[in-house]
Amino acid sequence: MQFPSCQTPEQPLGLYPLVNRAEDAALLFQNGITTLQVRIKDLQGKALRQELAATVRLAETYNARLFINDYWQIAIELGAYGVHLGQEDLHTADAQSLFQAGLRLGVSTHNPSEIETALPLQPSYLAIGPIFGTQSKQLDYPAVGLDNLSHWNRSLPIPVVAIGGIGLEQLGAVVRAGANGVAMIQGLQLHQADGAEHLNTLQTRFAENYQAWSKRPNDETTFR
Ligand code: TZP
Ligand code: MG
Repeated sequence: MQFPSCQTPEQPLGLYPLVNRAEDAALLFQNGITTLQVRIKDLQGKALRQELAATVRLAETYNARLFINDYWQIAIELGAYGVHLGQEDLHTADAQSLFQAGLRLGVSTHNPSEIETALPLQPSYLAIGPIFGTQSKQLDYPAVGLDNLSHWNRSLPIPVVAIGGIGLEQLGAVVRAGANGVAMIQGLQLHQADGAEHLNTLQTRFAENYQAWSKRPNDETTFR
């Protein structure tokens, strides 16, 4: 079982916003975002399903890579592009069903032992974090830091998504440490007056640094 890949050297995962409403997804897709996670912690039942379904429809319209956090069964039912699971979800989710339904899989990890646990699943990507301190999620793990991120990017056989405490200021260094995708909540500044402009700056920053990273000498990284 090896989950389908979700990136190519020309189309890295890139800037990877996390949102909790379809409305925000629309704004991001309109502004060129191609990878997104819908992470809803405050809805249940019909309202939850409706929000997820609306986000999946939008992602299809924009041909974007949408990962649904947690709700793997609904993701299969909706024919979503992919699912993102945390370590605790791995005990209950049916990876075989996800694989058979052709979905991509991303898994959250915070330390070497969690990376060991996730790797045998051969997911489409591994999220590693928090890279820096974050206020968006209560976490009892120490910050991973850029040196460890760089180490994992060089040693892992699948793309790494960096997450936690990353904004414009940190973005370039994170990409030059080899992150294929950069997940972000607060650093997006989505609801500020200059939100679209800031998003554009973030995307340009990612692209410039990804290009520099791709052209580095002695490239030993292999994309599958
Ligand atoms: N998992 C690890 S850090 C994090 C999640 C969901 C939150 C990232 O948010 P921010 O605001 O980009 O630090
Ligand atoms: Mg979860």
